[in-house]
Amino acid sequence: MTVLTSVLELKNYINGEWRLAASGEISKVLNPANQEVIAHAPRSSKEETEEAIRAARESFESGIWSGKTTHERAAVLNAIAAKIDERAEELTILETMDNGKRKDEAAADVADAATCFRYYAGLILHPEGETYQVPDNVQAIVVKEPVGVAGLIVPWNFPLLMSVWKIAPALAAGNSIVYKPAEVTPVTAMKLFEIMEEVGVPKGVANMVLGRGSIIGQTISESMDVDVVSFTGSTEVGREIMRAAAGNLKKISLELGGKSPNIVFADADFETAVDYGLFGIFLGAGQVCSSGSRILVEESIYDKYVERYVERANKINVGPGLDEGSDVGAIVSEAQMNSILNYIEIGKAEGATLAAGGYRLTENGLDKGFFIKPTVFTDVTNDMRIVREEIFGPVVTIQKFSTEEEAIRLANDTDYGLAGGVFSNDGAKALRVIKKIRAGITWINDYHPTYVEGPWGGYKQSGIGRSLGKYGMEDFQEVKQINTKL
Ligand code: TAP
Repeated sequence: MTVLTSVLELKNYINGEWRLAASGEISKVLNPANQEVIAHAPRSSKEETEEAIRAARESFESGIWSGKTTHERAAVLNAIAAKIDERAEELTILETMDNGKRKDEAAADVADAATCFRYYAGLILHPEGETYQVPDNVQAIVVKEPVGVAGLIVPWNFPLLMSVWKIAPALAAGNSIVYKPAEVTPVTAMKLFEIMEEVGVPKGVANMVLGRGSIIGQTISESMDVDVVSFTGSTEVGREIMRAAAGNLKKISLELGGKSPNIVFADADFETAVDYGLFGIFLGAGQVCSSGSRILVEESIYDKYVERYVERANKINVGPGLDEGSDVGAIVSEAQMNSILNYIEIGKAEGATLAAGGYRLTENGLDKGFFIKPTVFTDVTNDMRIVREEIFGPVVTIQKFSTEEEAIRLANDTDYGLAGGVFSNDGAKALRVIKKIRAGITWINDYHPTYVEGPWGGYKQSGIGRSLGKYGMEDFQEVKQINTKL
């Protein structure tokens, strides 16, 4: 399927109008597999962001969306899902070209995006609320209402899916939104907004402003007229958002970084543990918040595991996401590639053993894009930066442990608490250990599968709040008590 015959001219979508930035400023959006320009995107201003916020506020107050019945909103969400399915191939190719990931990973994201809209279309119809008798002859009821204007800020690693995780519940709950994608990956977002316009999301309800986080994201976070900000991205920016949001004490939801442990016991199915050890970190070239970037292996199988893991890592085919033979795609941008390469140098300087990879790939035309050979460090200790800091690339560390207690101690010795895995055929032990892992998203004998029903988010510095499931809707709802004197 030929999807791109010319460079896409992206626009903001503010109050139902497609517009370029008033300043005329644009940024070039590159395909990270070959650095070809695939789109031009407006670099919008604070004023344009404020205009989008005003449009969202007016549409919210007007009741044009917030006042619709849940059946009406659900019908629109289902229509969005149907259009995503209809345009799945186009969205998949664009996502691959924009982000660099493998095409089948992008296809799974697109399918999950449609599922997410359908899930929240269903959830909003689900009976909710409470009623109870209180003293003084009063009947109390509890109802949920939309929060108002929701600011949604997303990263570049799952451009479409991370957007939908926020847009679907926010709209289902009846909010109006101001949305900002990452500047490097805005392409599928624009397609999604075209779909929303086509299926009849009313004017002013869904607004998109393209450009820099330091301007648009900051304006959304500081605005006295935004009632909730839902952010996915780095812990560092999450802190800035929290500070800015203090202005009007808006609700916040932060899905942040991770440095997740993947624990392999000697009694695990060996090949399964190797498979998921690889998949856990090399999915999305390691640019996944829940990546199992720290593998902890029981002493008795450590040497065998490292040997097998390195042998398999060396065989991974790195290449353009649209090429059938690629196992791992490109790094999203030159800046991100350089940051990862820098961490590899740090690891070497810290004295870790580089057991596989460790360099940029440049042969067979890969020099045109941003590709890194899957990298494995062994002989690491928990005080090393490559073990403590989120690298967000195809770099894994493998450590040894001798007892269950040591595995848990090493796993939890991190500022983060997003995800974690345990591999063991002793069910009780696996459950005992996973319960001790201080993280919000965990798997036993598996790694990475994500279900729209399950709450997604982290402990400690991995964030505040949860996406997905009924929890994902709660971020976008206020809870009201109504007391009626009988
Ligand atoms: P960030 O640099 O934090 O950027 C995320 C978004 O925030 C982008 O849209 C960015 O805009 C915007 N932004 C930048 N500065 C801002 C500011 N001062 N105020 C408001 N918004 C601002 O993260 P990233 O590099 O795109 O993504 C990687 C990070 O996201 C990793 O740490 C990863 O773990 C995390 N992540 C977490 C999850 C979950 S669910 N926990 C999922 C995916 C990713 P521009 O980039 O356009 O300037």
